[in-house]
Amino acid sequence: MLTIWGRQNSSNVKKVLWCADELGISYEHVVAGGAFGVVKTPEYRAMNPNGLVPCIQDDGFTLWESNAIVRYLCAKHGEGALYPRDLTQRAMADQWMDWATSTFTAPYKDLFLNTVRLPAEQRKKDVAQRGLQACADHLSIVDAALAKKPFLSGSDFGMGDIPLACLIYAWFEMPIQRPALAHLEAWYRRLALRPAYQSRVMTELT
Ligand SMILES: N[C@@H](CCC(=O)N[C@@H](CS)C(=O)NCC(=O)O)C(=O)O
Repeated sequence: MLTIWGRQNSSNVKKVLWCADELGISYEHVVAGGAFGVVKTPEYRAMNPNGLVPCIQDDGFTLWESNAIVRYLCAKHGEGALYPRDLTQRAMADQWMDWATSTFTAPYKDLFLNTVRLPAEQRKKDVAQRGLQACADHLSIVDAALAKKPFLSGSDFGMGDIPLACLIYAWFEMPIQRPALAHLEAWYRRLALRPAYQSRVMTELT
């Protein structure tokens, strides 16, 4: 039995819930983190000493780090589909997963926190503006890649799309000035057709 811990408005938790729904696996979802607590309890810390979400337990196996969880679930349940069998295809998916986390997430966070999540009086316009510019620069790289293929994972949707796609929803929904990136927009429109993306990612921005 699979259990997933994490609050639904966390982009890292969205990755895991969406992935599990794409794979069609059943699981128990325990809402945790932020206002929902749980993550400071000794029981939770014994599973994830970082006190962060998401975290999973799968038949007694505990795993944290959202991208690692997505890879694990896809390898277990989606080989040949969300988890490419071909080594170069899989490496390409890994590349985009790691890039989304290591390169895109920091400026995205500056933008999102200072546009949506923080109370209005705590938002810093200059930080949001710097985040917006950096995100736009980074997304021009994604746009160029998507000019050559419909998904970051290749010809079909796969795990390589999941981390960035969880952030790109807010990019398109936040009240900001976006540069025109036609291939990125087309990718987002393709993602938005997926029922599991609609229900797990396209939720109220908080
Ligand atoms: N690198 C970790 C980051 C996890 C992380 O920072 N989670 C945030 C939510 S996005 C968190 O747990 N924040 C504290 C909380 O929600 O209580 C991952 O990808 O899983």
